[in-house]
Amino acid sequence: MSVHWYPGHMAKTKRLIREQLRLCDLVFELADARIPESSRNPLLLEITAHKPRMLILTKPDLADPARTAKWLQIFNAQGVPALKFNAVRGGDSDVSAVTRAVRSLLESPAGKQKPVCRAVIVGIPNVGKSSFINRLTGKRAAQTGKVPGITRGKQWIRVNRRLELLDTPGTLWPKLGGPELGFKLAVTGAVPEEVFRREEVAGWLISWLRHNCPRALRQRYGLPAVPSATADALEVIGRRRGLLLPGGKADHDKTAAVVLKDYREGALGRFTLDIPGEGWGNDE
Ligand SMILES: Nc1nc2c(ncn2[C@@H]2O[C@H](COP(=O)(O)OP(=O)(O)OP(=O)(O)O)[C@@H](O)[C@H]2O)c(=O)[nH]1
Ligand SMILES: [Mg+2]
Repeated sequence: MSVHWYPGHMAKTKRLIREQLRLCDLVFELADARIPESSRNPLLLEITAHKPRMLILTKPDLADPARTAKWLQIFNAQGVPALKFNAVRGGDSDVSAVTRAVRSLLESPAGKQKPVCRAVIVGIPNVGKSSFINRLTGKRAAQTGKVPGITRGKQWIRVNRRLELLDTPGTLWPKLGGPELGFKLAVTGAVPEEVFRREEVAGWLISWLRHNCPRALRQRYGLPAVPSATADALEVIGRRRGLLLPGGKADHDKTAAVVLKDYREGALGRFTLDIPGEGWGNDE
């Protein structure tokens, strides 16, 4: 599925990041732990390439822990310092790991530290940039929300005497190559639901789960088996949930919304859709 969602504010954000980078010592690049490769924006990588970077895998509580560990190993082996960070239920150890990593990344060869470090937070929409900032500051300093496109415009936030963070709006890139990539971004919530057909995206997820862990769907919706045609699967799930249209058939659009919500909240289980070692998700 190709997704086209590149509203004006994203191009503007790209310019803003380029401009503000001059003031920044460090880039926090946030990627979704469920799609660590597919959620890395190549445009952002390009414009921030000359700055020290730390890659943060967000929402690890929703991802497969073994795959998260593998991905972190891969990125670190590539020379990209990477950490996982749970902004919602994470313990203090996530916060101190980031603080420690910043310190060592910015240490000069002489062992001197800059008095104040300024870091810009970049990443695709809804990946958890503002939540990351709030978790680090311990305050609700930045506005967050369940749908993509919450942050508009830049906001500097002071964490402490030595660290200042710049929150930025989420950005995608104009040509999202490859059908898989569009589905992965839609399923994980980087693209608003108005931009795609819910049935199509939920259908892709159902088919992915049927191949990778059929038990997840059977258990969640109390099904003896998951039909192989996705329309049939939506029909049986919708019936189980009582999501019926006036004629008695299941409402596939509503059912699709339920399946997507369940995945996004971890109610189906913890599934990482980018498989380590399978290559770039941007498959065109
Ligand atoms: N489960 C889980 N949810 C998270 C985590 N971090 C963020 N979220 C949720 O993800 C959603 C998006 O978070 P935001 O911080 O608003 O994301 P953002 O990247 O700033 O989004 P935009 O400003 O729209 O680009 C919110 O509903 C958060 O509660 C996490 O570590 N785990
Ligand atoms: Mg935000």
